[in-house]
Amino acid sequence: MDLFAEQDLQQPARVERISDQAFALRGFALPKAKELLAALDSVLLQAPLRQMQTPGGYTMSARLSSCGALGWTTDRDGYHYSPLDPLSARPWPAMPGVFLALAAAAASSAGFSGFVPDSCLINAYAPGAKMSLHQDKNERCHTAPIVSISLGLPAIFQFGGFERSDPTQRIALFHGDIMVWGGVDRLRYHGVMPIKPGHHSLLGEQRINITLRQAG
Ligand code: MD6
Ligand code: FE
Repeated sequence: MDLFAEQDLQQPARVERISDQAFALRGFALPKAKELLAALDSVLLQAPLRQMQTPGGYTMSARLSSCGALGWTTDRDGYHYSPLDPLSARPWPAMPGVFLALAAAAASSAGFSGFVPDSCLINAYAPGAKMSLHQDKNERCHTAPIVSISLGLPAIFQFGGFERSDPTQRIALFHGDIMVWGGVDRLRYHGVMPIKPGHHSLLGEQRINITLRQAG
């Protein structure tokens, strides 16, 4: 495989350690941002962003879609990973190769080798949208890393402990940053503060977050 032969993925990114097995890789996605966005456009034509309900009856403020073998949805019945998009009753769009290659390179830079995600969740935030503190625990393995790519408007990411009420660190995430976390930190509570109004040259008035997981 020659996926990482290109010079641009071999440059050292600035790695910030957030916790034992949680890292912010600053600017890691920048060399691939345009490719990522082109692939994302094609995914979202097949599986459009949509608003979802939580089991508790709230409407999520971020709009969601997925690609890969398994997609994540939430509705009044609970949280699910499933092979079919409930909107179209068809399989989710295939995971773009550029997502797989970038995720594997980022995971490896954070000490997780052999990362092969089978699911990619896409979150789109307009100004004001947020993500309440939550744990990601619908995946089968609770130590495999998650690779999370931030694009567009900046966000303040909250990174907490293992109880919702634990104190949180606040981490500013910018276009092109990648967070990777797994292992002992994998079940930490985390969330996104309301996105501030602004304009991004490639994405306009929105933030896109792409999280790649080993769900099944
Ligand atoms: C977001 N991200 O950044 C929401 N979850 O928009 C997440 O909820 C998330 O970034 C697990 C691992 C990484 C993440
Ligand atoms: Fe999450």
